[in-house]
Amino acid sequence: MALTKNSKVLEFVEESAKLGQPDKIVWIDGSAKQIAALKEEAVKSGELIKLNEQLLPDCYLHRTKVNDVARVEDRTFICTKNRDDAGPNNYWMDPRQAYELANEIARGSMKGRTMYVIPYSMGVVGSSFAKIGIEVTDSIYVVLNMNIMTRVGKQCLDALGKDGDFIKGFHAKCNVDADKRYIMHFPEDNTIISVNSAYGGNVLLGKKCFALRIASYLGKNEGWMAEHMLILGVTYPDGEKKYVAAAFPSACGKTNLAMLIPPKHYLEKGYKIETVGDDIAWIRRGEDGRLWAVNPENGFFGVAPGTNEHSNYNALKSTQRGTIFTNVALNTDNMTVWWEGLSKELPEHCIDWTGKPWDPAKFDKKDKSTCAAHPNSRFTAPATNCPCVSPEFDSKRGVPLSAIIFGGRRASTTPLVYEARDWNHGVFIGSAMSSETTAAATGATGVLRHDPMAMKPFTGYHMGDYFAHWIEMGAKVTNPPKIFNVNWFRCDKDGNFMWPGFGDNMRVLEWILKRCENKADAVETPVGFVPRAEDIDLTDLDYEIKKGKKFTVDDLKEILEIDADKWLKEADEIEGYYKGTIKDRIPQELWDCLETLKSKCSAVKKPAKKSTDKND
Ligand code: OXD
Ligand code: MN
Repeated sequence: MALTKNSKVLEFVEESAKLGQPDKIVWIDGSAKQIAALKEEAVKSGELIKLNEQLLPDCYLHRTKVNDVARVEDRTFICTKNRDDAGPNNYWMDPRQAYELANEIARGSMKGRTMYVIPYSMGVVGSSFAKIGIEVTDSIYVVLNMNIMTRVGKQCLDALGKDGDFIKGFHAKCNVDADKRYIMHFPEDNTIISVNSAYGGNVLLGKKCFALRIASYLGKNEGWMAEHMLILGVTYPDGEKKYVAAAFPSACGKTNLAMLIPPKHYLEKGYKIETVGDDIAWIRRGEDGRLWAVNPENGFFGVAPGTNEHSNYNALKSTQRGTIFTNVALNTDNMTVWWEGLSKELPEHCIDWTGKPWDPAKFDKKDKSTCAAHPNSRFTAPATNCPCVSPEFDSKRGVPLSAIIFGGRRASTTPLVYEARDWNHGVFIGSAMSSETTAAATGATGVLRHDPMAMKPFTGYHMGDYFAHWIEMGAKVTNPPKIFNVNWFRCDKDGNFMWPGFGDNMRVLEWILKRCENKADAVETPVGFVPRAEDIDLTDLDYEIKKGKKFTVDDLKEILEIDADKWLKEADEIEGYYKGTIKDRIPQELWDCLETLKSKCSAVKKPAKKSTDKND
C-alpha cells in the first residue's frame, strides 16, 4: 500500500512500475520487522549468506557477479541538454537518447520480481541540509544496503508532505549485463537511472549518484557544496573540539583518517578523534561566516582489504554487527568473513569472493588474482556501530570547519603537508590534485591521473564551473577554513613508504590545527607554507621504513622538501591539464596561482641535495 499522498511520488512510482512491470510493489517503511523479513527472504533465495550469529550478529555476506565489482566510470553519464555543461570530466549523453535507451533496457525487466520503493533522506530528516530521494529497485540487496547507508522510511515521505520535491532514482538489475550497464544522471530533471548492475557504487543511488553528482549540481545552483570528503573532530585535552574535512580519491584512506586512533602519548594527554563522516560532506555557509558541514550518509561503505585491528580498529569494530559484507571471503570453519590484511594467518578453509574453494597454498600477495577477497570488497556498516562516532553525527546544523585538507597518492614531489597561502590558492591546490587509480573503479590501477578535489568521477557538471563555484564560495565566507594538502604516500628510491601514516597522521593533524590558530610556525616555499621539521611531534615514533632503517628527523626533512625543479615540471603538467582538458572555463584566479607557482619556483635555486624519491 502506498505510504504517501504526494502526487509526484505516486506518479513516479506508477511510471516506474509501468516500465519495469514488476509482479508486486512493496513500499519500504523502514520498520525493523519489514527489514528482518527481507533479510530472511534474501537468505532463502541465496542472495545473502547468514554469518555466525554469535560472532557476527545480524551480519550477512553477498557476492556480486564477477563482471560487477566496482564503479564503472566509462559507463556513467551526465545527461544535460547542452553537452558542454557536463564538461570534459564526464561522459555525456543527450537526455532524450538516454531516456530512450534506458527505457528500452528496463522495459519489462522486473517481470516476475518485486519492485521496492525506498523513501530515504540524505542528512538528518528535518535538517536544513537534508534532501529526500525515492529509489525504486528490484533488488533486496539494494534495499538492505540503503537502509544502512541512508535514513529510510515513512518519516522521509512525511517530510515531503503533499507536494514536496525529491530526487528520483530508478534501478533495475536486469541481467547484470556489462555491455548494457548504464549509470545515468539527469541533473536538470533531478533523476538518476541505473541498469544492469548490482554493485554498491552504481546502485545505492543515494551515495555517489545523488549525494555527489546530483548534489554538486544542486550545490552550484543553490550556493552550497557537495564534496568527496570525510569529516572528523579533534577533541583537545581541555575538551575543546575542532573539525576538519578532507578529500582523498577513492580507496586512499579516508575511512582510516576519519577513524584515526592517535599515538599513545596524545591519548594520555587526552586527545581524541571522533568521526562525523568517512566519504561525503555537504557544506554550507553559516551565519557566523564559517563553513559548516554534515555527513549526509548514515553508514560506511568501506573497503575491506587492509582493514584490521591495527590499521583501523574502529572500522573493524563497526563491522561486528548489522553489517553486509560484499565480495569478501567466507571462512567456512566458523562462518565468519576474511580478507587480505585482516590477519597474518590465512584461513584454512574458505570460499573466495567468486564462490569457489580457496587454496591458501596458492596465495601470492603480489598477484591479485590469487586473493580470497576481491580488492574492492566492501562492508556496509551502520555509523552508530563505530566506537568513535561523533556526538555531532546526528546534528541538524552540522559542524564548523577549521580546515579543509586535500590529499592524493603521490610517490614523489608532493611533501607530507603544506598549507595554501589563501582560499584561492587552496582551490588551485585542489584543482591540481592527481593520484594513482585504485580498485574502487574498473580499469587499470596505479595509473597517475588528475583528480581535482578527489571529485573527478563525481562532479555532476563542468569541472571548470566547479572550480569557479569553489572560488565564489570562498568569496562569500568571512571566516573560511584554511586549506592544506597532505601526502601520506611518499616513497624512497626502493619504493618503500617513507611516512608511517594511519594513527601517526595525528602528528600532521596537530600541526594543521595549530596553524589554524596561529600557534605554529611554517616556512614559506614556492608551493605554500611547509612545517619546520621540529614543529611536527615525533615523540615515540618508531617506524621502520625498511628492515633496520628507522624513521628519523632527516627522513622527515626529506619528505617536507620542496624541489623547485620538480615543481616547475608539475606546473607544466598542471598547465597541460588546464589547457588540454578543462580549457576555457578555468577561472582567472587559478591561472594567476599557476603563474605565481612558476615564478616562485624559478626564483629559487634547486637544492644541492639530490632527492632519492622514486619517480611518480
Ligand atoms: C566509494 C568510492 O565507494 O569512492 O566511496 O568508490
Ligand atoms: Mn568515496
